[in-house]
Amino acid sequence: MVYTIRERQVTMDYQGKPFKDSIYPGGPQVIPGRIRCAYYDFGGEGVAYHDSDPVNHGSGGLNPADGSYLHEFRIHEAVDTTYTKDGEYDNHPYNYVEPELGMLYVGWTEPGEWIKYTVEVKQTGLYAVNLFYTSNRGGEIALSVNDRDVTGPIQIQTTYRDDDPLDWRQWHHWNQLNGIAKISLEQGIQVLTLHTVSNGGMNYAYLDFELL
Ligand SMILES: [Ca+2]
Ligand SMILES: [Ca+2]
Repeated sequence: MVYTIRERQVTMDYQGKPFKDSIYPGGPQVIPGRIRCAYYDFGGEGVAYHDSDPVNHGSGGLNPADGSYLHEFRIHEAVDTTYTKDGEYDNHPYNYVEPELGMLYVGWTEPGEWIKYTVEVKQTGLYAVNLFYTSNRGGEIALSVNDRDVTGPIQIQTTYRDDDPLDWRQWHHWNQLNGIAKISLEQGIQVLTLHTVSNGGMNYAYLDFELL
């Protein structure tokens, strides 16, 4: 009971807002369901996220500004966002699980970075969390709910492969890990935080929350 009151207080004090744009209609992402990592909240540095530098290394960096949606997605925000591409980048024999193409994701992750999501939990219960990601050298992430750590560090296995002849593509071996955490969630609006704890260099596409 005390926890519930405290969590609600934390949520009310949070100044971030759900993301929206011309493609994503806005509103909290829904659990059970898929939390798309690139759709982190509005609110900026120190509120909706912490990123290690103010530049978006994906939009406007790797993907030069050209007026297109995918190249200019959240171009003025610090969280580094890019998208899966056809051909040798993301459509190749070295994936563990095939990604959607044209899928936005968060990359250039560093230890200490975090990103927040206002979510709407439709049903109180215990949820399994699955992660769709790449990781060229392994690492750890953690999840918080209403600023309370609910997982501790979670080991993320590397997707490195000796048999890929392209060095840079070690960042593009997509995989899904099922059941990286089990989290109890209460019905209603909650704030989820995805933390990069150690190593970094991981790409986060989405978190699926499945009611157990
Ligand atoms: Ca950045
Ligand atoms: Ca970053």
